[in-house]
Amino acid sequence: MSHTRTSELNAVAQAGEWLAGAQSVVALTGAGVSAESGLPTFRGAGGLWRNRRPETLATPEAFAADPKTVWEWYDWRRSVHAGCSPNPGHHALAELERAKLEFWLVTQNVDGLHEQAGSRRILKLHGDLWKVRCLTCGREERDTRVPIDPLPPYCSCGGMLRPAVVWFGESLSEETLRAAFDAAARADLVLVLGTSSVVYPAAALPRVALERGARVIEINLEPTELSGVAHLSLRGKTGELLPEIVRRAFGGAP
Ligand code: BV8
Ligand code: ZN
Repeated sequence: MSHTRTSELNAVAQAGEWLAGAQSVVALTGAGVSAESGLPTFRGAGGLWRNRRPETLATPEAFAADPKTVWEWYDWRRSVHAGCSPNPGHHALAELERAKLEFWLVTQNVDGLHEQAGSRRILKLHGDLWKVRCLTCGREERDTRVPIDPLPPYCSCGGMLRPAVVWFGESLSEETLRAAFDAAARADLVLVLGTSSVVYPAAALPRVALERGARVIEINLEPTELSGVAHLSLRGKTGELLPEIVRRAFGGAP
């Protein structure tokens, strides 16, 4: 058995032990958790759209300048998402929630796959792709039309609708952020899953937990800014490693 394989197996066993013994767990997820469901990640290869980087589309300035194009990007993402389903990584997190008394799932993802997999204790830091908000009357509601026609869509009050997500340069919901930082401060184990850990304030959460003495386990395809300070950094797919770790921690279906 190659050295890396053995050390990876030890890391998975160690992660399973720590998870089994943890009292209060926070999982922070990013786009990598949805990659195995067929969704493009933000900074990975498939992240471009019409050769534009998400950072140049997910901003209030881009929307103000050209709402139709920004909406075409979201409409495309909604159409891609509509054909996707949760993968074993999402299901493992829903199982973890059922097994752990004190658990919060803090996600940067807006795709709704965590709810589809059965997770309920979710803090959505960056909003929801399946909700829209009116620029005029402020009404926010669920909207699952695929495609949306016409683009941009309008509210019954006549105001223009925007995706109810948090763009770069926009502040996150105070309440959600406070709940996420409280959970991270209380946690004795934080799982950081499928995120490049470059977007703040989300990327600050594992560091808050670290400072409070929590253990941090990262699962990511590639090394990140967090890999050097995490207690365990497993190189691999969340859809493969996380179910194995949850199974070792709580038994359950082989
Ligand atoms: C804020 C919603 C301030 C939209 C998103 C200049 C001006 C203003 C702000 C800033 C600035 N400079 C920096 C900032 C702060 C900025 C920021 O952090 N920028 C970064 C780029 C440096 N943050 C903000 O602007 C935030 N707001 O700070 O407000 C403020 C304060 C007070 C008052 C007013 C304002 C808002 C940030 C939220 C932005 N919105 N999304 C939408 O989705 O359309 S962020 C976007 O990036 C997504 O939510 C995404 O989830 C998130 C993070 O990306 P990741 O999830 O990590 O995805 P990524 O592709 O990067 O990585 C995936 C990883 O998975 C990779 O490492 C890959 O290897 C791995 N992987 C792939 N497949 C797998 C896998 N791993 C395991 N298994 C696999 N199968
Ligand atoms: Zn309205």
